[in-house]
Parts: sequence; C-alpha cells; structure tokens
Amino acid sequence: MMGIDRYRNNIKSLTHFLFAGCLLASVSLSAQQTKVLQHGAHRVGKRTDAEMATWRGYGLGQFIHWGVYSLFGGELNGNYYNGAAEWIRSWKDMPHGVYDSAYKQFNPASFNATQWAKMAKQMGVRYVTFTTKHHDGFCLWPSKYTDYTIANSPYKKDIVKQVVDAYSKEGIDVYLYFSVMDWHNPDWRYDLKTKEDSAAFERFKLFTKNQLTELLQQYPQTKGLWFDGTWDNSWKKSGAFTDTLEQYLKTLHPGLIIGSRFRADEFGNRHVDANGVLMGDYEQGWERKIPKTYADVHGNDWDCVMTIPENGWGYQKKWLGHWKSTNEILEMTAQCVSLGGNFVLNFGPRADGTFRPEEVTIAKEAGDWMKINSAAIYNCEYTGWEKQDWGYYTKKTGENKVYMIVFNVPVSGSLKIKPAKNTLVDKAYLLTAPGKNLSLEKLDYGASFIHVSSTGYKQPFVIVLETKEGSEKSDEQKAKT
Ligand code: K80
Repeated sequence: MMGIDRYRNNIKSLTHFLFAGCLLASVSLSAQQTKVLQHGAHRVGKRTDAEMATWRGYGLGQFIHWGVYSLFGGELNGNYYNGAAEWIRSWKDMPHGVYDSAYKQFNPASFNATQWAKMAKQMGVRYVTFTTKHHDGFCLWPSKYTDYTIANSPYKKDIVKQVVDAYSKEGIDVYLYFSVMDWHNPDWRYDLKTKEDSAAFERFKLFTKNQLTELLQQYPQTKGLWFDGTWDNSWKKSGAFTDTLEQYLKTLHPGLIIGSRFRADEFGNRHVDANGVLMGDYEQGWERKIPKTYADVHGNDWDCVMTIPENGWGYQKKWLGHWKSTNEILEMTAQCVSLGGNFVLNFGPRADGTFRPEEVTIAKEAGDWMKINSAAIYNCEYTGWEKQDWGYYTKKTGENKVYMIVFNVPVSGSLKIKPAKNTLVDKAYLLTAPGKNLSLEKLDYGASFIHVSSTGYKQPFVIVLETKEGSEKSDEQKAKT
C-alpha cells in the first residue's frame, strides 16, 4: 500500500540522504581508517575523460518531469496542495485504481519534441534530463518488460525517442531520468524482510537491468542516466548488485555518466562509501539547494537540480506560494558555476505537451540573458578568489579569464575585487564592450575597485577580467595590531 504514511517514511529517508549529501565527510584516507571495500568507490577524485569534461562545462541544464501525473496537475477532488504533484498517486485520497488507469487518457495532442528542443536551445541549456519512468512506473518508451507504457496509451508513439532525437538534433546532450522505485511493479519492495521479498526483488533487479539495457540500446545518443528512488532498504541491501550493474551499464555504453544516487556499498552506504569517498561520477545530492562555499562540494563534480516553484516537479495547475523570477534563476546558475557545478532547471509540461506561460517566459528571458552573457557560464569553473558581495566569479577553464557576474551593485557603485595569490588583473571590461577598458583603482592588500554606476540595473551584468601571473609589489604598511 502506497498511502501517505509510506510517503512520509520516504520523505524521512530521503531527507537523511540529502543531509548526507551536505555532510560528505572529508575523511583523510589514512591506512588505518581505510576499510577494504569490494563495492565502494572505484576512483578517488574527478573523472578525467572527455565526456566528463563536457559535462563539467555545461553550466546550464534542463530537467523535464512529464508523465501520467501531468494529467492530474496536482488537483485532487477539486483541491490543490503544496506537495509535489508527481507524487499524487501516493496522496491519501487518491484511489490507486483511478491513477493506474489514467494512462488510458494520456494523449498529448500538442506534443512537439522539436518545439521543446528549440525552446531549450533558445534558453541556452546544454543538457536535458528527461523522465523516462517516474515512481509511478509508467514508461514513456515502449518497454517490452511491462505493459504499463506509452505504447498502450491512446498516444502510442515513443516519447523518449522523440525527445532524444529532437534534443540531440539541436546539439543538446540527453540524460535519462529513471526511478528505480516502481509503484506499479508487484515485485518492487521497500525492504527485504522475508524470503518472498528477496525472491520478488531478484525478479525486480532483473527487470531493472533489462529496462536500463533497453534504454541504452534504443537511445544510443544518451550521455548519462539520472537515478532516483534508490534510497530504500531493498536497494541499499543490494550493494553488490548495484555496483555490478553500474559497471555493466558503463561497459555497454562507454563514457556513460551516472551520479552518486545510484548505488550503495556493501554496508548500505549511499553517495559516499564507508571510507567517505564519492561513489559515482558526480555528487547528486544537491536537490533544490545550492552549496554556499567551495568547501561544501569536497572537490567533487556536482550539479544542482531546481524547481521553479518552491517544490514540485510535475505539472501543477496552481502554483501555490512563491515561484522564482528569471533573475533568481540566473543568480542560482551563476552561484552554481562559481562553485564548480552545473545548474539544472526543471520544467513540468502539461499533459497535452504544452508548457505553462510562466515557464515559457522564464526560458525566453533566461535565454535572452544567456545570448549575451553565456561566456561567463559555459566551460567555466571555480576561481579560488575570495567571494565579494556584488555577486559571483567564474573562470574560463584553461584560460586567463575571470568573469564577474554582478547582481548587487552597492550604493557606492564600487565593486571590490581581490584576485587569488599570484594572480594580477591585466585588463577589465564589460563583456558587452570588449574594446573599452574599465579602470582599476588600487587598494591595499592586492585589492582593487572597479567603479560603475550605482543605479539603473534590471539584470545581472558581466565584467571580464583578463589575468596574468604575478604579485603586486607594494610598499603598503600592514597594520600592526
Ligand atoms: C522524491 C522524494 C522526495 C521526498 C523528494 C523528491 C523526490 C523526487 N526527486 C525529484 C528529482 C523528483 O523526481 C521528485 O519526485
């Protein structure tokens, strides 16, 4: 039974793992501390291959949650709730029979994958993560391992294929979201307490492996898999299987990118193994929250997935409460890139395949900004410079270029900069006016001011700093205290 209590339990266990994501122990691997693990991390530090370098440089991504839940739009008996609309099947007043037959009405007459991909392209996203199967178990591709698929809806056509093809054609890399937890499959278990549970879960593991193999074989353009619904004891007790499966998928599809939500070690640790080392290609715990400092990311690759409303991923007819403005979204993007991560914004299309006007506007406005300023977002990384109150620094990977993405101009109009050690600023100019150098007023301790107008901004703007190696020769007196 998937009642509200089950839902609460899941929230509790998920909260645990999201916290774990924040608290990744910065364990130093001294000989005594290191446990010998068969199914722990197989690598310390970041991946160094070309596929991962591409991933690292994306800067901005799109998430799409679309499925049977989109038909309900978070409405149950005429009421709307703040809960996540894609979880509506688990809400206490939702009869499962009603939900489980709703796919017979899933017929997105206005769905046009090319239009979706063009909107995403216009927005400037460089990768998309698309829900192939959410917790409800409904497959947007014609999986041969279950009848609960798009093939048996009135729409019939393969949606995953259309999305993969259309986005790939626009040059946007495609990642497939896949929920391991599956409320439709009778063999799914939250825990393995009896022999019968274990037998059922053996069948479920094979089903999962088959579906994943099917996805990678049918959509070979796929760059990575984005797993969800992996926090329950049944999966945590399957550490060896999850490890073997991950390696199998990567053999099947070299270069495949899989985040830290997928597997567990043999002790049931998730995200990081018993030695505190990340398992997976990037840290996947930053859901609807952003690290504050570089120390928070523990030297790992990471991305942040974010909703536009406060919570909820699938289509919600009525957004209750705050939803983010384009400037807030741009600020989150800048913040993520400044700390070496990517920012991924979620969209929840309606069941007919159209996007709500708020999402269309945000995509358009963010895209207009990206058209001018994407140099400060794409292929950029953490600078190591001391953060200042006006906004965020990013650095072009492999180049001597630092970007200041300015959100908060102080009333003085004076923007303070303080390069990292052994770095000097050679030139400063607005990204939009490369020929016109801005003057730098030298301050003590290697800092400078750039003076700009203190008023009149509607959007963040970017200043480029060309840098060189060296340190300031100065005769300034350090204060004696
Ligand atoms: C599952 C469970 C909780 C408590 C919060 C979010 C989630 C799922 N992960 C997001 C990426 C969505 O898919 C959401 O349904």
